[in-house]
Amino acid sequence: MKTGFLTKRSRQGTVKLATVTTALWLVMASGCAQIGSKCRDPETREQRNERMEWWREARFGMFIHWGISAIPAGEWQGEEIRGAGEWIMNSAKIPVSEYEPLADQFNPILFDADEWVQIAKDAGMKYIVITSKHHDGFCLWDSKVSEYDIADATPFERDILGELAESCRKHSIRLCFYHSIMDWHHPDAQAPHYPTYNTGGKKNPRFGRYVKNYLKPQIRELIVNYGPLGVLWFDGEWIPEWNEELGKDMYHFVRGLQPDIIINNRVGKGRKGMQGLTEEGYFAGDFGTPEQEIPATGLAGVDWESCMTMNNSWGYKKNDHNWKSKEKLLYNLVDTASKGGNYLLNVGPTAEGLIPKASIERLQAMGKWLKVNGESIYGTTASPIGKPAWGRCTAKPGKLYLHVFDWPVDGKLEVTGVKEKITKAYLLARKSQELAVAREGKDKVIVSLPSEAIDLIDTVVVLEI
Ligand code: FHN
Repeated sequence: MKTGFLTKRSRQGTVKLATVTTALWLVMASGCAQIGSKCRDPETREQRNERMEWWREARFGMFIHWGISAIPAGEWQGEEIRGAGEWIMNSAKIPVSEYEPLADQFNPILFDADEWVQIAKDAGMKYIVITSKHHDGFCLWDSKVSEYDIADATPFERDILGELAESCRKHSIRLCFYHSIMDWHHPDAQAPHYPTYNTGGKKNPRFGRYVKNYLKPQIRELIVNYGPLGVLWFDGEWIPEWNEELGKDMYHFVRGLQPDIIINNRVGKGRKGMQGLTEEGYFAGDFGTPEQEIPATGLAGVDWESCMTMNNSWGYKKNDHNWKSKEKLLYNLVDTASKGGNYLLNVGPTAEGLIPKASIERLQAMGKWLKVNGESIYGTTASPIGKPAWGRCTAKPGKLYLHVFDWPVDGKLEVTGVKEKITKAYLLARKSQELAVAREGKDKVIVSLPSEAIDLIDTVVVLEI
């Protein structure tokens, strides 16, 4: 059976057939693995809180969209292609046979995992989510069920994910994998519909074989081969072939392999909707995933993470210079945390393996602010006083962090919604300098501030209550 996985040799005409299934996977597919797993489904609320603890503490992560789409980087046959860089195969209607040879050119000799992880760490990011396989089907690791991967199809051959895993361990950053359910390369998935995957609802009758012999074995490789992962971040779930049943099965399959892993809601079909605790537990994913937006009032009562690009493209796009300012990025982080969410901010490295300078500059500015004010973001919960006119608020037990974007010209900060007794007030960046607080009525206080803000973007005032 021609699998479409063209090896270097197969371009000379021999197609290497690679499919692997074992009884073990069939057992696991029926829910948590029965074999040697401490899978705890259905887990109690306490167990779930324990599993989510590091993620809720983290609040800020790095999304990395990387792969062979970084080679065209938004241009094809001399034409600038509209849309995100990582969608170029679809946007430019490139057939598999013309897109696949890009892998031959993928040789990111400047890739340095330590450098990438240090950039994330210096930015104050606590986890990294990297595209193990995006929609184009190219795999950033040496998969045993495919040769359309970094080891077999490119001159680079190094195990990108393995090197990243090592660096993350060294720097105490959680490694997480993004994985696309939709696959524009695999003949049992979306490939037959090419040159664009959009099939108008038509399904690939062989999709079940793709799930059993390819998607799940690859997920297993990712979970088993790279040590404890933080999150499995599914995407591409919107295709007509994918459904809630497959999502539920995948959720339990993954949790069976690594019971403490966290899985996003795109494992099911509920993308913008929100998962709820079902009788079997959070099969519909453990957190919501609003994208390129921060919900006006957050998503009450559930865990959620807003993922965003820094320009307009997830994957590297050489002519996309529409970079968000460092102010906007910081406001987004604070706004997200003030609503109880995580902020997953994207970088799209070049085909040579470099994170763009414009991204690094912005991340450095965010890291500089977090170095002083991180306590007001990490491990905080949503504002108990709504959205003040002058900025945002985050909270911890016994503390309110007032993020003052607009410094009051008269130095008087009006805070409404605070009924509790305030025992102390100070600037987070100058804890020793106490501030005067006057109460005006049962739920309003006035904090007297210095004439100048410490940080022109966001100066944090702490109220101990
Ligand atoms: O189509 C993808 C897109 O390329 C990117 O990966 C984003 C990131 O969340 N997810 C999909 C669009 O929703």
